[in-house]
Amino acid sequence: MTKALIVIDVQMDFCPGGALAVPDGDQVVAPINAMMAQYDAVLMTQDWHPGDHSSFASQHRDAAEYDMIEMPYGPQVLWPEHCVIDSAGAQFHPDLDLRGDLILRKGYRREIDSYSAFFENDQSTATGLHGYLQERGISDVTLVGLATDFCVAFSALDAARLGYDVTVDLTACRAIDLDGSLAAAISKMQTAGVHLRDALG
Ligand code: VGL
Ligand code: ZN
Repeated sequence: MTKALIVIDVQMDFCPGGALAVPDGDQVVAPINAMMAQYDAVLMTQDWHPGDHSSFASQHRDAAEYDMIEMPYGPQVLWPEHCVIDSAGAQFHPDLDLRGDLILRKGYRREIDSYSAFFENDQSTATGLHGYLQERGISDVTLVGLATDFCVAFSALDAARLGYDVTVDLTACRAIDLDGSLAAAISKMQTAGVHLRDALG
């Protein structure tokens, strides 16, 4: 069994004081650093948007942040501007151990968002991560990071669909929790057979 740790979007804009701050987002850094040595590979994703990205509320007339709109590929939440390419907010948290093998950027095409590390939000445009993991012979993935109910959950559900043995370690994740999105994400992950690790083990 070859296992990878996939660290999702531990970036300044998702930490307290950031543009799309996840409550206690910075609390994931220490547990994630402590986990790294137990894995054969450590991968990180980096949310990485052009300044005019279509997921930003600022790009839509008569729209407010956190509104839900219909895009050609399906429903999309409109976010505050965050993780703009090369901005300070797009940088990894300075205490995150960057010993990782691979950094995968996502969401860099203006017309389409990408929550998942595997597929963009049309659910069919591949990022290439599946091919990378296959070539490295990785069968088991553990996901940690930000945010539990968006990028972590979408990545976990795609990984399960692709046939990996998937664990989400909730002790090293934090959620945005928009209108019940955390409960919905947990229930979808349970149905998909994702192992959820919490403080009780
Ligand atoms: C994320 C919203 C927008 C995440 C990224 O990392 O969960 N959420 N972009
Ligand atoms: Zn984003």
